[in-house]
Amino acid sequence: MAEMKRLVVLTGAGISAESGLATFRDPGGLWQRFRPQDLATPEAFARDPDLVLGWYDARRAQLAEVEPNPAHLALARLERDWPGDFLLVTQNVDDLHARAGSRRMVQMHGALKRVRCTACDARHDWQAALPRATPCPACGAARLRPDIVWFGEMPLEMPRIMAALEAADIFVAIGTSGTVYPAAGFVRMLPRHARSIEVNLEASAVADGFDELRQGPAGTLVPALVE
Ligand code: BJW
Repeated sequence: MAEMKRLVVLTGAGISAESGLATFRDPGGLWQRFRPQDLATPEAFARDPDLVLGWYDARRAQLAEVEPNPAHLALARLERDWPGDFLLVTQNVDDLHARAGSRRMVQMHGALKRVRCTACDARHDWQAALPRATPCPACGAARLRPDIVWFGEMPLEMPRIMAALEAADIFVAIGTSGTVYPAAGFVRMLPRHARSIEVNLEASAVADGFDELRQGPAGTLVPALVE
């Protein structure tokens, strides 16, 4: 891969599955057990903030029980050794890429370990009391929320992501079902010459847009791909 200089990697929940975090849409996944409209929309948070905060508390607590797997570690090595531009775009709100050592990274759907002020937009590291009782440390407004991109909200850092996609020579999507936009549409935004590879247990909803499908577990296939 190294002769191709500008690399964009997109990851989804499937890359963290082998670490022990549930995906959303696989059998047993989060959206089979919970209704997204009750938990992952601004309306749900307005209606029942304690329910939404409790759900994110539980998922944040899980992070202490899991470790980056060989796929996360391989992407961190790839970033370190890659000779050209590199951007990892993850839809995941866990912290496993960062713990594996990834740095040139966008968490486009936010992060479990941050809160955001709805008044001034300042972001703060998550602390237990913050989104419940404490005013925003930056502006004093009492309107902190999880720094998570819910349905109907604009994903983070889209201009940076779009610029990387428009210049990409190679695009690799790993462990994402291709059902949530705008990420599902990234493979269609590449320049003509770019090569695209999907790594997934099964073909995603947008698999026909890729040049190549590598079918199998990310924990095995991603290390093989980057070596
Ligand atoms: C493995 C594996 C292993 C398993 N190895 N692989 C109609 C048409 C088009 C778009 C829309 C529409 N109606 C609404 C929309 C927009 C909407 C959307 O796309 N909805 C669709 C569901 C239809 N999108 C949005 O609202 C987004 N915002 C937006 O579009 O803004 C634009 C805008 C414009 C103008 C004004 C305002 C806005 C925001 C999307 C936010 C997504 N949020 C969530 C939850 C929040 C975070 C959280 O609580 O955790 O993000 S939803 C959930 O899905 C989560 C994920 O990041 C996201 C993607 O899921 P992902 O990662 O692909 O996981 P799964 O479970 O789906 O797939 C796992 C895959 O891994 C599978 O393929 C497995 O096979 C594979 N796998 N084990 C390799 N070991």
